[in-house]
Amino acid sequence: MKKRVFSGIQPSGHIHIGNYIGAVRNWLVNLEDRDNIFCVVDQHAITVPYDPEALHSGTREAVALYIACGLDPQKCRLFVQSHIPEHTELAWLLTCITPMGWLERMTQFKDRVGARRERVGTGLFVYPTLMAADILLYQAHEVPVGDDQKQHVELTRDIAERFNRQFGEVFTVPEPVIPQVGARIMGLDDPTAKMSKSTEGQYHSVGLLDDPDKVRKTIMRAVTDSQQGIVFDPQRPGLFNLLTIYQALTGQENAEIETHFAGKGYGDLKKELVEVVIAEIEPIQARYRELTADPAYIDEVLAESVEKLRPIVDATMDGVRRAMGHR
Ligand code: AQP
Repeated sequence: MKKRVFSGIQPSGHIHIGNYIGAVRNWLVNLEDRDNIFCVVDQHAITVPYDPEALHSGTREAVALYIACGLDPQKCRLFVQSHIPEHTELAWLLTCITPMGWLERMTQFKDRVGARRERVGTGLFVYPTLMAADILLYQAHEVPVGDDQKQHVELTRDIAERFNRQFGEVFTVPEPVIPQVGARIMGLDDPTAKMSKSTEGQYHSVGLLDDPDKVRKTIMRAVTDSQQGIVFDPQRPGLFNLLTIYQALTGQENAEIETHFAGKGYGDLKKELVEVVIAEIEPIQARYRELTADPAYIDEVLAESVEKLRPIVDATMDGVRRAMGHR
Protein backbone atom coordinates (compact mmCIF):
# COMPACT_ATOMS: atom_id res chain seq x y z
CA MET A 1 0.00 0.00 0.00
CA LYS A 2 1.37 3.42 -0.98
CA LYS A 3 1.38 6.14 1.67
CA ARG A 4 -1.33 8.72 1.06
CA VAL A 5 -0.52 12.42 0.70
CA PHE A 6 -3.03 15.26 1.07
CA SER A 7 -2.53 19.00 0.74
CA GLY A 8 -4.28 22.12 -0.56
CA ILE A 9 -4.19 25.84 -1.21
CA GLN A 10 -6.97 28.33 -0.61
CA PRO A 11 -8.01 30.45 -3.62
CA SER A 12 -7.76 33.64 -1.59
CA GLY A 13 -5.67 35.39 -4.26
CA HIS A 14 -3.14 34.52 -6.94
CA ILE A 15 -0.74 31.67 -6.21
CA HIS A 16 2.76 33.10 -5.59
CA ILE A 17 6.29 31.73 -5.55
CA GLY A 18 6.01 31.25 -1.76
CA ASN A 19 3.10 28.81 -2.25
CA TYR A 20 5.03 27.20 -5.09
CA ILE A 21 8.35 26.76 -3.24
CA GLY A 22 6.78 25.98 0.15
CA ALA A 23 4.05 23.65 -1.11
CA VAL A 24 3.29 22.79 -4.76
CA ARG A 25 6.87 21.97 -5.80
CA ASN A 26 7.14 19.47 -2.96
CA TRP A 27 3.91 17.79 -4.00
CA LEU A 28 5.62 16.88 -7.29
CA VAL A 29 8.46 15.01 -5.61
CA ASN A 30 6.47 11.90 -4.71
CA LEU A 31 4.02 11.80 -7.56
CA GLU A 32 5.04 8.26 -8.51
CA ASP A 33 5.50 6.54 -5.15
CA ARG A 34 2.64 8.03 -3.10
CA ASP A 35 -1.14 8.04 -3.41
CA ASN A 36 -1.62 11.79 -3.93
CA ILE A 37 -4.69 13.93 -3.34
CA PHE A 38 -4.55 17.71 -3.85
CA CYS A 39 -7.38 20.09 -3.21
CA VAL A 40 -8.29 23.71 -3.83
CA VAL A 41 -9.78 24.58 -0.45
CA ASP A 42 -12.40 27.12 -1.49
CA GLN A 43 -14.34 26.88 1.78
CA HIS A 44 -11.30 28.17 3.67
CA ALA A 45 -11.26 31.24 1.45
CA ILE A 46 -14.71 32.33 2.68
CA THR A 47 -13.55 32.79 6.28
CA VAL A 48 -12.71 36.43 5.42
CA PRO A 49 -14.76 38.91 3.34
CA TYR A 50 -14.57 37.89 -0.34
CA ASP A 51 -16.08 38.39 -3.79
CA PRO A 52 -17.99 35.26 -5.02
CA GLU A 53 -17.00 35.81 -8.68
CA ALA A 54 -13.33 36.20 -7.75
CA LEU A 55 -13.58 33.04 -5.63
CA HIS A 56 -14.99 31.10 -8.56
CA SER A 57 -12.38 32.28 -11.06
CA GLY A 58 -9.57 31.95 -8.49
CA THR A 59 -10.60 28.34 -7.81
CA ARG A 60 -10.40 27.43 -11.50
CA GLU A 61 -7.14 29.32 -11.88
CA ALA A 62 -5.65 27.33 -9.00
CA VAL A 63 -6.72 23.96 -10.47
CA ALA A 64 -5.25 24.87 -13.87
CA LEU A 65 -2.05 26.06 -12.19
CA TYR A 66 -1.74 22.80 -10.24
CA ILE A 67 -1.79 20.90 -13.55
CA ALA A 68 0.49 23.45 -15.26
CA CYS A 69 3.03 23.02 -12.44
CA GLY A 70 3.19 19.30 -13.24
CA LEU A 71 0.47 17.69 -11.11
CA ASP A 72 -0.62 15.25 -13.80
CA PRO A 73 -4.29 14.30 -13.20
CA GLN A 74 -3.41 10.75 -14.32
CA LYS A 75 -1.01 10.47 -11.37
CA CYS A 76 -2.96 12.27 -8.62
CA ARG A 77 -6.47 13.38 -7.80
CA LEU A 78 -7.18 17.10 -8.04
CA PHE A 79 -10.45 18.44 -6.74
CA VAL A 80 -12.31 21.38 -5.22
CA GLN A 81 -13.23 21.13 -1.52
CA SER A 82 -16.84 22.35 -1.89
CA HIS A 83 -17.56 19.59 -4.45
CA ILE A 84 -17.41 17.05 -1.59
CA PRO A 85 -19.91 18.15 1.09
CA GLU A 86 -18.53 15.70 3.66
CA HIS A 87 -15.67 18.15 4.38
CA THR A 88 -18.08 20.44 6.21
CA GLU A 89 -19.99 17.59 7.82
CA LEU A 90 -16.80 16.15 9.27
CA ALA A 91 -15.58 19.63 10.24
CA TRP A 92 -18.67 20.09 12.43
CA LEU A 93 -18.21 16.71 14.10
CA LEU A 94 -14.55 17.48 14.81
CA THR A 95 -15.39 21.00 16.02
CA CYS A 96 -17.55 19.40 18.70
CA ILE A 97 -14.60 17.45 20.13
CA THR A 98 -12.00 20.22 19.81
CA PRO A 99 -11.41 22.29 22.98
CA MET A 100 -11.61 26.08 22.49
CA GLY A 101 -8.20 26.38 24.18
CA TRP A 102 -6.56 24.39 21.37
CA LEU A 103 -7.94 26.80 18.76
CA GLU A 104 -7.05 29.85 20.86
CA ARG A 105 -3.42 28.79 20.74
CA MET A 106 -3.27 28.92 16.91
CA THR A 107 -0.78 31.66 16.05
CA GLN A 108 -2.19 32.25 12.56
CA PHE A 109 -5.56 33.20 14.08
CA LYS A 110 -3.91 35.54 16.58
CA ASP A 111 -1.79 37.16 13.84
CA ARG A 112 -4.69 37.63 11.45
CA VAL A 113 -7.24 38.83 13.96
CA GLY A 114 -5.27 41.32 15.99
CA ALA A 115 -7.61 43.89 17.48
CA ARG A 116 -10.58 42.88 15.25
CA ARG A 117 -11.55 39.88 17.42
CA GLU A 118 -15.15 41.01 18.03
CA ARG A 119 -15.86 41.49 14.33
CA VAL A 120 -14.24 38.58 12.46
CA GLY A 121 -16.37 35.61 11.41
CA THR A 122 -16.43 32.51 13.62
CA GLY A 123 -15.23 30.56 10.58
CA LEU A 124 -11.79 32.12 10.90
CA PHE A 125 -11.55 30.79 14.46
CA VAL A 126 -12.69 27.24 13.63
CA TYR A 127 -10.80 27.14 10.28
CA PRO A 128 -8.24 24.64 11.71
CA THR A 129 -10.98 22.06 12.37
CA LEU A 130 -12.06 22.34 8.71
CA MET A 131 -8.43 21.79 7.76
CA ALA A 132 -8.31 18.77 10.09
CA ALA A 133 -11.44 17.41 8.37
CA ASP A 134 -9.83 17.91 4.92
CA ILE A 135 -6.86 15.79 5.93
CA LEU A 136 -8.57 13.15 8.10
CA LEU A 137 -11.39 12.51 5.59
CA TYR A 138 -8.79 10.95 3.26
CA GLN A 139 -6.84 9.09 5.98
CA ALA A 140 -3.69 10.89 4.78
CA HIS A 141 -0.30 9.81 6.15
CA GLU A 142 1.64 12.89 5.02
CA VAL A 143 0.73 16.56 4.62
CA PRO A 144 3.37 18.58 2.72
CA VAL A 145 2.97 22.24 3.71
CA GLY A 146 4.97 25.42 4.31
CA ASP A 147 6.10 26.36 7.78
CA ASP A 148 3.02 28.51 8.57
CA GLN A 149 0.70 25.50 8.35
CA LYS A 150 2.79 23.18 10.56
CA GLN A 151 0.89 24.15 13.71
CA HIS A 152 -2.43 23.34 12.02
CA VAL A 153 -1.21 19.88 10.96
CA GLU A 154 -0.04 19.28 14.54
CA LEU A 155 -3.50 20.28 15.76
CA THR A 156 -4.96 17.81 13.24
CA ARG A 157 -2.83 15.08 14.85
CA ASP A 158 -4.14 16.02 18.30
CA ILE A 159 -7.75 15.99 17.08
CA ALA A 160 -7.28 12.58 15.38
CA GLU A 161 -5.71 11.09 18.51
CA ARG A 162 -8.45 12.51 20.74
CA PHE A 163 -11.16 11.14 18.43
CA ASN A 164 -9.50 7.71 18.26
CA ARG A 165 -9.21 7.56 22.07
CA GLN A 166 -12.80 8.64 22.61
CA PHE A 167 -14.61 6.71 19.84
CA GLY A 168 -12.20 4.00 18.63
CA GLU A 169 -9.51 3.88 15.95
CA VAL A 170 -11.07 5.61 12.95
CA PHE A 171 -8.44 8.10 11.77
CA THR A 172 -4.90 7.79 10.44
CA VAL A 173 -2.71 10.25 12.37
CA PRO A 174 -0.89 12.38 9.73
CA GLU A 175 2.65 13.81 9.71
CA PRO A 176 3.53 17.31 8.48
CA VAL A 177 6.24 17.35 5.78
CA ILE A 178 8.08 20.69 5.71
CA PRO A 179 10.69 21.57 3.04
CA GLN A 180 14.31 22.13 4.17
CA VAL A 181 14.69 25.23 1.99
CA GLY A 182 11.94 27.82 1.39
CA ALA A 183 9.42 26.74 4.04
CA ARG A 184 8.70 30.43 4.70
CA ILE A 185 9.34 32.83 1.82
CA MET A 186 9.04 36.41 2.99
CA GLY A 187 7.42 39.43 1.32
CA LEU A 188 9.70 41.16 -1.19
CA ASP A 189 8.50 44.59 -0.02
CA ASP A 190 8.88 43.60 3.65
CA PRO A 191 11.17 40.66 4.46
CA THR A 192 9.93 40.55 8.05
CA ALA A 193 6.41 39.46 6.96
CA LYS A 194 5.49 36.19 5.23
CA MET A 195 4.68 36.39 1.52
CA SER A 196 0.89 36.02 1.35
CA LYS A 197 -1.75 35.94 -1.37
CA SER A 198 -3.98 38.31 0.49
CA THR A 199 -1.36 40.92 1.37
CA GLU A 200 -1.84 44.08 -0.68
CA GLY A 201 1.07 45.88 -2.30
CA GLN A 202 2.08 45.86 -5.95
CA TYR A 203 5.60 44.63 -5.21
CA HIS A 204 4.87 42.25 -2.32
CA SER A 205 5.01 38.94 -4.17
CA VAL A 206 5.79 37.29 -7.50
CA GLY A 207 2.74 35.44 -8.82
CA LEU A 208 3.14 32.31 -10.94
CA LEU A 209 1.20 34.10 -13.69
CA ASP A 210 3.06 37.43 -13.49
CA ASP A 211 4.59 38.69 -16.74
CA PRO A 212 8.40 39.08 -16.99
CA ASP A 213 8.22 42.85 -16.59
CA LYS A 214 6.32 42.56 -13.29
CA VAL A 215 8.74 39.85 -12.06
CA ARG A 216 11.71 42.08 -12.92
CA LYS A 217 10.27 45.17 -11.22
CA THR A 218 9.27 43.28 -8.07
CA ILE A 219 12.62 41.57 -7.58
CA MET A 220 14.74 44.59 -8.52
CA ARG A 221 12.80 46.69 -5.96
CA ALA A 222 13.01 44.03 -3.22
CA VAL A 223 13.87 45.53 0.15
CA THR A 224 17.41 44.67 1.35
CA ASP A 225 19.86 46.61 3.55
CA SER A 226 22.90 48.82 3.08
CA GLN A 227 25.52 46.22 3.97
CA GLN A 228 28.07 44.58 1.64
CA GLY A 229 28.64 40.96 0.65
CA ILE A 230 26.30 38.17 -0.50
CA VAL A 231 26.13 35.63 2.33
CA PHE A 232 23.37 33.55 3.97
CA ASP A 233 22.85 35.62 7.13
CA PRO A 234 19.42 35.40 8.81
CA GLN A 235 20.20 38.76 10.47
CA ARG A 236 19.91 40.32 6.98
CA PRO A 237 16.33 39.18 6.21
CA GLY A 238 15.94 40.84 2.79
CA LEU A 239 19.14 39.32 1.41
CA PHE A 240 18.47 35.99 3.13
CA ASN A 241 15.04 35.82 1.48
CA LEU A 242 16.43 36.49 -2.01
CA LEU A 243 19.14 33.89 -1.51
CA THR A 244 16.58 31.38 -0.22
CA ILE A 245 14.44 31.82 -3.34
CA TYR A 246 17.57 31.49 -5.49
CA GLN A 247 18.65 28.36 -3.62
CA ALA A 248 15.20 26.75 -3.72
CA LEU A 249 14.95 27.23 -7.49
CA THR A 250 18.53 26.33 -8.44
CA GLY A 251 19.05 23.51 -5.93
CA GLN A 252 22.59 24.75 -5.19
CA GLU A 253 24.31 24.55 -1.79
CA ASN A 254 24.92 27.69 0.34
CA ALA A 255 28.71 27.63 -0.19
CA GLU A 256 28.34 27.26 -3.96
CA ILE A 257 26.01 30.28 -4.11
CA GLU A 258 28.21 32.41 -1.84
CA THR A 259 31.28 31.60 -3.97
CA HIS A 260 29.36 32.43 -7.14
CA PHE A 261 28.39 35.87 -5.80
CA ALA A 262 31.72 36.65 -4.06
CA GLY A 263 32.74 40.24 -4.82
CA LYS A 264 29.36 41.00 -6.41
CA GLY A 265 26.56 43.25 -5.16
CA TYR A 266 22.81 43.09 -4.52
CA GLY A 267 22.08 44.32 -8.06
CA ASP A 268 23.92 41.29 -9.52
CA LEU A 269 22.05 38.87 -7.27
CA LYS A 270 18.71 40.45 -8.11
CA LYS A 271 19.39 40.37 -11.87
CA GLU A 272 20.29 36.69 -11.75
CA LEU A 273 17.33 35.90 -9.55
CA VAL A 274 15.00 37.58 -12.07
CA GLU A 275 16.35 35.21 -14.77
CA VAL A 276 16.04 32.13 -12.51
CA VAL A 277 12.44 32.97 -11.55
CA ILE A 278 11.38 33.74 -15.13
CA ALA A 279 12.96 30.50 -16.37
CA GLU A 280 10.98 28.59 -13.72
CA ILE A 281 7.58 30.19 -14.31
CA GLU A 282 7.59 30.64 -18.10
CA PRO A 283 6.97 26.95 -18.91
CA ILE A 284 4.25 26.87 -16.24
CA GLN A 285 2.57 29.87 -17.88
CA ALA A 286 2.78 28.27 -21.35
CA ARG A 287 1.11 25.09 -20.07
CA TYR A 288 -1.48 27.16 -18.19
CA ARG A 289 -2.44 28.96 -21.42
CA GLU A 290 -2.80 25.64 -23.27
CA LEU A 291 -4.93 24.10 -20.53
CA THR A 292 -7.27 27.02 -20.10
CA ALA A 293 -7.92 27.22 -23.85
CA ASP A 294 -10.33 24.32 -23.25
CA PRO A 295 -12.42 25.11 -20.12
CA ALA A 296 -14.22 21.76 -20.40
CA TYR A 297 -10.95 19.95 -19.64
CA ILE A 298 -10.78 21.35 -16.08
CA ASP A 299 -14.42 20.34 -15.48
CA GLU A 300 -13.67 16.80 -16.63
CA VAL A 301 -10.62 16.49 -14.37
CA LEU A 302 -12.59 17.73 -11.36
CA ALA A 303 -15.61 15.49 -11.97
CA GLU A 304 -13.44 12.41 -12.47
CA SER A 305 -11.53 13.04 -9.23
CA VAL A 306 -14.71 13.38 -7.19
CA GLU A 307 -15.89 10.05 -8.54
CA LYS A 308 -12.59 8.37 -7.69
CA LEU A 309 -12.52 9.87 -4.18
CA ARG A 310 -16.07 8.82 -3.34
CA PRO A 311 -15.20 5.36 -1.93
CA ILE A 312 -12.58 6.83 0.46
CA VAL A 313 -14.98 9.54 1.64
CA ASP A 314 -17.84 7.08 2.13
CA ALA A 315 -15.67 4.63 4.07
CA THR A 316 -14.34 7.31 6.45
CA MET A 317 -17.72 8.91 7.03
CA ASP A 318 -19.37 5.55 7.61
CA GLY A 319 -16.77 4.81 10.31
CA VAL A 320 -17.12 8.27 11.88
CA ARG A 321 -20.93 8.30 11.92
CA ARG A 322 -21.12 4.81 13.42
CA ALA A 323 -18.45 5.56 16.02
CA MET A 324 -20.21 8.77 17.08
CA GLY A 325 -23.62 7.13 17.37
CA HIS A 326 -25.25 8.56 14.23
CA ARG A 327 -26.72 5.26 13.08
N1 AQP B 1 5.34 32.58 2.13
C1 AQP B 1 5.28 31.27 2.06
N2 AQP B 1 6.41 30.52 1.98
C2 AQP B 1 6.34 29.16 1.90
N3 AQP B 1 5.18 28.47 1.90
C3 AQP B 1 4.03 29.19 1.98
N4 AQP B 1 2.75 28.83 1.99
C4 AQP B 1 1.97 29.94 2.08
N5 AQP B 1 2.73 31.03 2.11
C5 AQP B 1 4.02 30.60 2.05
C6 AQP B 1 2.26 27.47 1.88
O1 AQP B 1 1.40 27.41 0.75
C7 AQP B 1 0.34 26.48 1.03
C8 AQP B 1 -0.99 27.13 0.76
O2 AQP B 1 -1.35 27.99 1.78
P1 AQP B 1 -2.87 28.41 1.98
O3 AQP B 1 -3.44 28.89 0.72
O4 AQP B 1 -3.62 27.30 2.61
O5 AQP B 1 -2.84 29.54 3.02
P2 AQP B 1 -1.70 30.35 3.64
O6 AQP B 1 -0.70 29.44 4.25
O7 AQP B 1 -2.32 31.33 4.57
O8 AQP B 1 -1.10 31.05 2.34
P3 AQP B 1 -1.06 32.57 1.95
O9 AQP B 1 -0.39 32.66 0.64
O10 AQP B 1 -0.51 33.37 3.08
O11 AQP B 1 -2.58 32.92 1.73
P4 AQP B 1 -3.51 33.94 2.53
O12 AQP B 1 -2.99 35.30 2.22
O13 AQP B 1 -4.87 33.72 2.00
O14 AQP B 1 -3.42 33.63 3.99
C9 AQP B 1 0.53 26.01 2.46
O15 AQP B 1 1.21 24.78 2.45
C10 AQP B 1 1.38 27.08 3.06
O16 AQP B 1 2.15 26.63 4.16
